[in-house]
Amino acid sequence: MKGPIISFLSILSFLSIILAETHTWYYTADWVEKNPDGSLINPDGIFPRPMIGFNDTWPLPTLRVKKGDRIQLYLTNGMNDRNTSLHFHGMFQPGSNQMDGPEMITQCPIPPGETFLYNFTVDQQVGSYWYHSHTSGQYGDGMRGVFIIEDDDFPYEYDEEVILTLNEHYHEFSDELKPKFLSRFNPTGAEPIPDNFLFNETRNNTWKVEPNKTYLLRIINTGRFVSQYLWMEDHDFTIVEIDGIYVEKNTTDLLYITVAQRYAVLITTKNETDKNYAFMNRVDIDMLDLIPDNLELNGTNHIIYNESLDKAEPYLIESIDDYFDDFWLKPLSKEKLLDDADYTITIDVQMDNLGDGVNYAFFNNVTYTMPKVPTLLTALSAGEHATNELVYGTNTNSFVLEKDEVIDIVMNNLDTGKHPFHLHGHVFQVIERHEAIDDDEDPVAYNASDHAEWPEYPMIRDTVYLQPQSYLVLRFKANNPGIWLFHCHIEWHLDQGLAIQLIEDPISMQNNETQQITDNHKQICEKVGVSVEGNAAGNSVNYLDLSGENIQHKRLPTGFTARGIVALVFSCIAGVLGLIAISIYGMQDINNVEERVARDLDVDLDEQYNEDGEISSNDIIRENSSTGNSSTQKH
Ligand code: CU1
Ligand code: CU1
Ligand code: CU1
Ligand code: CU1
Repeated sequence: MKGPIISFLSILSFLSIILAETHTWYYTADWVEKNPDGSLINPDGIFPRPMIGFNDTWPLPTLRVKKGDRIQLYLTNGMNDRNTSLHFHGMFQPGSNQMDGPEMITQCPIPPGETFLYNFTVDQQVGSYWYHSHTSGQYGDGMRGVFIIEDDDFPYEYDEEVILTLNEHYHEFSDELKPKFLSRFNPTGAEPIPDNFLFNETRNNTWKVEPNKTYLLRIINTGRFVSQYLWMEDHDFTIVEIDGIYVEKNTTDLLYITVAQRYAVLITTKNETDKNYAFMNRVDIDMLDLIPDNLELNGTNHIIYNESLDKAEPYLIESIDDYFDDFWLKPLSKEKLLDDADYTITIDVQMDNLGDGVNYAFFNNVTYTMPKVPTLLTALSAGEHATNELVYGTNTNSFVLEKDEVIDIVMNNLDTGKHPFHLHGHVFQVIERHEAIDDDEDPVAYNASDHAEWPEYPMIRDTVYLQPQSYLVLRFKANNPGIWLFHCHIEWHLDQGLAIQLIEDPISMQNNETQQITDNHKQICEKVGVSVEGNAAGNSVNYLDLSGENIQHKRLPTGFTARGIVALVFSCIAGVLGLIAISIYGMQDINNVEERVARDLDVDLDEQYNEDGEISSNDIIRENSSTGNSSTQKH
């Protein structure tokens, strides 16, 4: 019997090879100013601005493939003053780590005028994904798109598929916002406040539906900062997939979706067409350090049954507290809780200032600082030293994992903000998540000898939120050799250094032909002036000599705290401008420090100043962040 079975299997695999398609795309990334009709690009309808598009078009195309297909995407950097890169968010990239995208981690950045070929198969993955630049801030400037892997064996019935992206929008460019954000004039690390929130890359969108139909809506938060709530008037969401993982059906009327997360939901329309309905989105205001008066927190979009009838009015709800908690979703695969961990990585999340006065983000007191050689290229060139964490640098938060180990990542959040964490190259089981702890209490840390009962079939996904001052435990199996970044997907926090990198089974990568870097990749490194070998300091002679590596700024002297920085800022600006100026989004929420410094400096806090030293006329509502209690204070 053995012979016929083998030949049957080989026919099957032969069939799947000939059925698998190769998709070849040629894209040039560059700033786009106009729509095809000649009008200016104007995502929120009130402020035209160029966005980064592909082939002179923005928004970027939705890329569609089927399970098992190959992708060959030739990305040319058409921008003349900056590097770029492309990440397919959620792809495991087995054997193709160099196609993952993050610059200086798995690849050299693509300099202006050069072309990098992203060439990989999607293997067994299916569902809702997206792609975006993995070069600082660029996807916030528009370089983001939807990536769908269709499945002929989709487990649920539906009639039609629809895509919905959510994100926030800034009128200013990332390279204007970033230096102001990472500045000693913003010592609390307050994130820039978006100007608007987009629904399919625009506002006040409409969705024409047919009665008595089931839609599969793929919802993708392609934003760089805020989570959003979603709800509809008199309709429900039935969740069937999260981050590419099918789940047992669960119905809710209120979704909460962080940046980079995806939810595929079924929506069944009504039989009657005598009314149109509202489809609402709302920003999670706990994530904003202040809320300008003119910021529209609710977006009203329209489900249109009948075009001859009026659109619906905004549909407001009393509370957003009862949103669906994804922790209780069960994968359809019924994958059981993995065995106990072989290796536990415990990381404390903290935001703090360094000696340059800038507010950084830390895992265990280390803020991620880019190496001089992409970590993958270090792993491939380091020989037997590749299993020594040292060669990857002392400031990169590198952890070496052994083949097939079960890994726990325990995160303790010492910060008062929420953080959506994302792991490249894997999905993880979310085995414990503690509720948020209010600002006026101390943070709680995970206790391995006194933890909650873990689910039998834990929820699985690739991006998950960590609650303020609370903890989270993730579990996965190290069965995908590669260099995988694990980071907060709030782009501002990644800029602040909130990342670790996992070095998974580097020796097997050295011995795997498909992991060796392509000639094209070598050329890109040469053009951009980055070495293809060497440790994090670029030393390819002695891998254990890290002298000259990039390191974070020195710590502040003991006793010199945010208070000192604030005072320094006050005095610098006062000296330069003869005025006391603070960034409009810079001085909120430093727990009394502001008041204390103001008292010392005899400053009137009833007046708000913007960065130009002018008194701001905006009334500012100060949110008591993370508690949700809107202790609003009007100035
Ligand atoms: Cu990713
Ligand atoms: Cu991503
Ligand atoms: Cu974060
Ligand atoms: Cu990433």
